[in-house]
Amino acid sequence: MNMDSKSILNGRPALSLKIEQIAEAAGYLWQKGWAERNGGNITVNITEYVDDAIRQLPAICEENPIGLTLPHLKGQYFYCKGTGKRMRDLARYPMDNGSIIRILDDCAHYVIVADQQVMPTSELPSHLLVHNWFLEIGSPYRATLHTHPIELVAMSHNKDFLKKDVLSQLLWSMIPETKAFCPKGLGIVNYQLPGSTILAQSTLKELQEYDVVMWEKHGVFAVDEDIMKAFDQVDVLCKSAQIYISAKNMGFEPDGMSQEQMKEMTIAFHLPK
Ligand code: 2HA
Ligand code: ZN
Repeated sequence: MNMDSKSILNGRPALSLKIEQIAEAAGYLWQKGWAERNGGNITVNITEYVDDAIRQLPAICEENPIGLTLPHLKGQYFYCKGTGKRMRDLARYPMDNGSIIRILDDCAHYVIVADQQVMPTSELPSHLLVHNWFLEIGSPYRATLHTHPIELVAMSHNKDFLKKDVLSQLLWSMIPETKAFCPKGLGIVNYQLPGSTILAQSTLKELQEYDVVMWEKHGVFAVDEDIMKAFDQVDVLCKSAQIYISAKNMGFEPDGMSQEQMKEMTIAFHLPK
């Protein structure tokens, strides 16, 4: 990592580890082919790693409007990928390709506090809307991830797969681990303009029921306690999609695990549904 003397990470091992984990996940997104150009976004609530010295840091940019008022985010701190920045660059230099922001007391503006004036992702309002909801309901989730997993996006081009829980059931049935490690399945949001309010609101609605939400013909939005857990949920779903597609490429429809085998799994692993 790029750790020049002015970095906020210096002398803060816990925060450094958190940022290293984000960089590691960004590297995986690139290696997987899920993060072409500046594709995808990461936002992580890092407030628990923020000390008094960070709270005293002056803003290094103007007060910027979020575009929403998010009452639970007052004084919260986030690491955000920078707008236009590439995951493959963030993987090596997270503090050059993302920044740490503070939400101001009006809950409607933010400032950047470290390390540089890297403006946050254009999807900031939708990510913060979700983080606001986590705090509102007392959720332990602190990470939001948007990425473009090839096989899952390909499957979203088929209307039949977009009906409620059709893809969840299909993907769960490809290999037992998928249900164990993505127990709520895959929610669906029909195509909406990237960055739009309707996309953000529809995503928030699906997150009441799912940890991973498919954006039709675009990508997925995943949430969890940390970025690696959010990545893992997408990764197991995508593995199942690859198994399905491999079987189809061999010229047959895969059988999938039977309903009985799925039920046995659900009970053995104490899964919710
Ligand atoms: O920010 O992937 O959908 C890059 C994106 C937006
Ligand atoms: Zn996208």
